[in-house]
Amino acid sequence: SEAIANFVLTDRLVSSFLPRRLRQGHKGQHGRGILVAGSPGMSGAAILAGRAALRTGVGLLQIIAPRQISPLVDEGVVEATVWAGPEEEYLGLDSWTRIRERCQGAQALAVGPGLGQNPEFLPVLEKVLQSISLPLVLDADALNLVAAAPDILAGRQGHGSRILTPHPGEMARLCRLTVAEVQANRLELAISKAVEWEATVVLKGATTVVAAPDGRAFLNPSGNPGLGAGGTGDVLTGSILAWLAQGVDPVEAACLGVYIHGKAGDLLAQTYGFSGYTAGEVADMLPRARRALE
Ligand code: NPW
Ligand code: AMP
Ligand code: MG
Repeated sequence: SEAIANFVLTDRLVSSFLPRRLRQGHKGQHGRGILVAGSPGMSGAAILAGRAALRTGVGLLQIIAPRQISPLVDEGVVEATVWAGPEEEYLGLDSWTRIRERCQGAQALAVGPGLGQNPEFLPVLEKVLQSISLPLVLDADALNLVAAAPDILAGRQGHGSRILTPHPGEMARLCRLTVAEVQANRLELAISKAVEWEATVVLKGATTVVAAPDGRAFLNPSGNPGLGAGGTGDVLTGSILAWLAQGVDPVEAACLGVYIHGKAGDLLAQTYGFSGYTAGEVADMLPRARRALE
């Protein structure tokens, strides 16, 4: 393998990645995050990611969602400001201006949860990759669009760092492999793709792998099968967005996000066992899981 070194995430290691908060700190200093998410039938993905970003301590959150669902998202995440994209159902070409405008003065951007796969969003994603220099999280439908146009990840000089958070199904699409092939070779595949894409690759599932573009890899021992339920990945994306917005280095932000998300599931399992807790509850448990590390 191309690994320089592999690490297992521990309380001690991950707590060293936690950002310090000044006693006088105000919301403007706690990071502004932008979330581009949601479509009809999947407003929940935007709401869950938004809630998780807030539960991870982002100072200000702005959500961009298609017009038809923006009132739902607005109600679902009352602490965030919500900006309706110009398009009715799925964000497309015209959403680029809005995204670019919102990204000014922000510290991090996440794209993808519940977005749907409108092909007209692909050129927007391309522009985001080419000309937005913020740290960027790509998840869910953003990854599915990338899978349809893999060259889009090339030619990144001068741009911000990238974190990709595929589950095994999304990783299979990105790499043109089967899910079984991905699962048989998780560590090596995540590392080789992180190097190739010059991105942090978070290959999710039991024992999530966080692979850095320099070839390091971190294995996550936290979490349990209760996390195998709709919306938990959207929660992870919102949480990583919030760590990035707070100025955490991308690889460390991915490790913090993954480890604390798993710990939140483990705290819920103390009450509910390995099934029946929900993604929203995982989001709400994130601060307690983080606090246990401080
Ligand atoms: P199989 O069946 O094993 O071959 P999709 P999605 C595989 C949004 N959501 N281990 C597995 O493949 C998302 O944000 C909205 C092994 C599975 O069938 C996206 O935008 C919600 N295999 C959109 O829905 C809540 C694994 O991938 C396939 C695996 C579609 O995302 C739900 C499914 O992946 C959802 O988050 C594992 N650990 N994990 C909302 N409330 O608004 C996954 N696979 O086809 O990409 O569908 O993940 O549901
Ligand atoms: P997604 O498929 O995008 O909704 O993401 C699912 C989330 O739940 C990821 O963070 C996975 O790592 C996590 N997850 C799913 N199944 C398990 C499991 N058996 N053990 C630990 N974490 C899991
Ligand atoms: Mg997902």
